[in-house]
Amino acid sequence: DSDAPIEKAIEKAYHDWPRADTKGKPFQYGTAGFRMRADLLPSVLFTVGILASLRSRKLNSNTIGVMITASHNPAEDNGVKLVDPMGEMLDQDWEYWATGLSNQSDGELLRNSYMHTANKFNVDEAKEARVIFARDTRPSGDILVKALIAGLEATGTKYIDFGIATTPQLHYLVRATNTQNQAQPYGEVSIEGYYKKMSKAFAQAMIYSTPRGSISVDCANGVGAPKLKELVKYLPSDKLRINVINDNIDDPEILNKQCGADFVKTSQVAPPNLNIKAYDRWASLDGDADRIIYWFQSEGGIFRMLDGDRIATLAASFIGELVKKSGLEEQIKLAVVQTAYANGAATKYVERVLGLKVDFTPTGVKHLHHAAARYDIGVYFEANGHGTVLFSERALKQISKHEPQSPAQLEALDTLKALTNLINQTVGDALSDLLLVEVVLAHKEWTVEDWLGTYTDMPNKLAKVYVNDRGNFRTIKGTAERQLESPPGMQDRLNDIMRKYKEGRCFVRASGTEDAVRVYGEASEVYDCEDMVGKVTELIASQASRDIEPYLY
Ligand code: G16
Repeated sequence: DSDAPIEKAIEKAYHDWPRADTKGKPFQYGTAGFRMRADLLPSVLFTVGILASLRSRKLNSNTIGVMITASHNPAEDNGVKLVDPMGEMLDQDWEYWATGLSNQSDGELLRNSYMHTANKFNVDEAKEARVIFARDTRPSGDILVKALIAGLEATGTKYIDFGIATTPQLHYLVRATNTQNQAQPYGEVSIEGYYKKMSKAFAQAMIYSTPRGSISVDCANGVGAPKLKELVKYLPSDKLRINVINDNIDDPEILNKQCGADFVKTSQVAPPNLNIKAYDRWASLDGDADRIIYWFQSEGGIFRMLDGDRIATLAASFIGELVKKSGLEEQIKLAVVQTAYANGAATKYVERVLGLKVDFTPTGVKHLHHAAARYDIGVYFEANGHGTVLFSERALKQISKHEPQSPAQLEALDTLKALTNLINQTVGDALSDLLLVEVVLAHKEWTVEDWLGTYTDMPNKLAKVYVNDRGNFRTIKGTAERQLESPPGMQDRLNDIMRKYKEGRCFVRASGTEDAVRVYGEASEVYDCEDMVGKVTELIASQASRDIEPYLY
């Protein structure tokens, strides 16, 4: 009914939030939602509010989450991602409809698009719609919150603003909200509840161990800094000392600038101007604290990285040992999920040394998460440090009902139980992953050097190429982005290049968060790897001129 109050309110509110002029380029729900230069985003936030209302009504008034962040991107960008009721990423079937709503260029078209979406999903407008949201520290968050609220109010949605939070905290809050009246609530519905749950689990996991030394955390000058400081107040001080570094959130320009997880991972150097002692443990978070990379410097200031692959192998080996020591080996199976960016040496280590199955998915935690959920315990991490460990309902039941047969089994079981609460089950969470790594290193009595010594990374390199239309770079479904289908003939040329290098492997894919094409390569020698990635980069750059502004992702 086009005269119904919601439809009318949407059309009216559109005048305050008209679609930005993107010179013919469409908005697109990408790897992690909409992401672009912040000044183009207000209308998108308005339509995201509308979509969130539809999704909540469709799902019987369960609460939907909206997170306003551009994570690892530079300060001038912003973005938005939607969170489904159990804290997982938005159902991928709905991305198309989110994209559709965002691209309407007048109020009437938007109203029609809304009605079309509501009809498609048979949404009952009489049902209550509920949304909660949060944002990172970017100043552009203020206006984007206003735009989001306009969409929520036009659709008569009840909402709660949780202010500034990390992305994983918002995911936690969504799940906690939707399970609060169930037999097993996920946790208290507050950010304090998140700290309480995590710190209690950490204390339990550390009953039998104590970490050596302290950990310094580069917070990318983002939201992770104040939130980590808050978390520290809840942690047992005799168990862990955390130094919070790069915590300046008052200067928006320096967010993610020469610091943070993405910088460290891609440039393979430490952030400048830090006081780094050889072999001290360091970690870097990204701008919304959902990724973490560990690193250290050895003698002579040589940078050593312990990335997402390393966290996955560390977690999988430790959790596997706990399952075995608890006497649950027969009942509970583990698997690891990676993307094509996983270092070949990491994959080999998981398969050959840990003896576990490895699944591959395209980039984006939304893909890895679903794959990991198919296993009793699914460990998933992208090499860039984004990941977590999922415990299935079945595994949780086995763990809770298991009767330990010896003090050693009891100890392992207690630690395993603590990990099920310590690890964020909704999404990759840098703060939770930080504590997980600290627990494992303490239990194994490992230094960062011991951890690095488990296997030797293949030399690798990640590069970015700016092209005219990155949409031309499409990968073949089912290849986990390893093979290009377009531009035509490009994959053959890549194969010709790769063939020249010992153990050369290289792939090219369009980023879903930046206006660029990414090139990843690895080979058995550093020089070969550099040379190969250089050649591929040149090939792509020579094919593609760049004549438009790199602003719309
Ligand atoms: C997001 C996604 C990650 C993905 C990364 C890069 O991270 O959540 O899963 O690996 O973007 O994606 P792409 O290569 O498509 O640009 P974040 O931390 O920026 O939200």
